[in-house]
Amino acid sequence: MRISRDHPRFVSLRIRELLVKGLQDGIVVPEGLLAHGRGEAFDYLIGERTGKAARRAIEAAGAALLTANSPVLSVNGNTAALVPGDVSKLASLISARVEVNLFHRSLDRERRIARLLSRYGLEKVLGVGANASEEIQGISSRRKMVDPTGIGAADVIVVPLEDGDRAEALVKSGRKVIAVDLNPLSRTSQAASITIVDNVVRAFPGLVRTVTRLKHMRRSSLEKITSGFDNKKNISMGLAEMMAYLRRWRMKA
Ligand code: PTJ
Repeated sequence: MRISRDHPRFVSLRIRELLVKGLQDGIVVPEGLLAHGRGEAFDYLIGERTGKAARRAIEAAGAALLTANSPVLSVNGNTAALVPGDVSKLASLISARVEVNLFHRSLDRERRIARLLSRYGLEKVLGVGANASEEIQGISSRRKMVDPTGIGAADVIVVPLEDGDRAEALVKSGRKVIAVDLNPLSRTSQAASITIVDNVVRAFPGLVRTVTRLKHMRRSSLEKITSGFDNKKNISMGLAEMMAYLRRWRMKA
């Protein structure tokens, strides 16, 4: 379908098209479309824009990634379909490794996602097939198998569009987890160390811009940003922003 840029719902329709194309290309699973529907509903509730709390979380995430020893970006089907270019840009800015880690695991899809990311400049994508040989304890899904040189060795991991138990298990194992999830109430959002309640299509470009801005800061200043960030408080401030936005709608009605 050709969508005109003048359409008032252009961005939203474009995201749907990317996911449908991702499904046709074997990158996205049908469940990914359902997950998107849930995310889309939450995006409405935050006015489809990056609020103050999300901007604070993006800044804390940028600082955490720049001070990490071994940062990893975990990629699933939806993320690969929506923001492959930004995943590649972010990885090169912070020298992060990129690992495919799927909930609905299949070798074919892992390979397809790795190939897609390589078209966006990523030479090496971890986690494909037998390379995911290490098991993370406490995860019931097949997401528990990770690459020992990627998530296995990481201290800071970005986990967009999660399904809950992996974020909890990674935090329990001492890692810093940066979640990108439009649902502030999800188990992932609650368990993560830094939760960016925003759409991946805005959060990833936001991370790229933020890391570019923070890159030349002193380590001590970056550490100050991360240590001053309180995730529970920030989620609660995000919820307050959401309620204020809804209240404005009530006044209009
Ligand atoms: O590619 P796979 O096999 O790893 O599967 C990926 C999905 C997304 C199907 C899998 O991880 C899954 O089932 O996830 P859930 O449990 O549905 O959780 C997805 C979360 O992401 C929900 O809280 C949604 O609100 C949120 N979400 C959906 N779309 C977006 C989003 N958050 C940010 N940006 C989005 N575009």
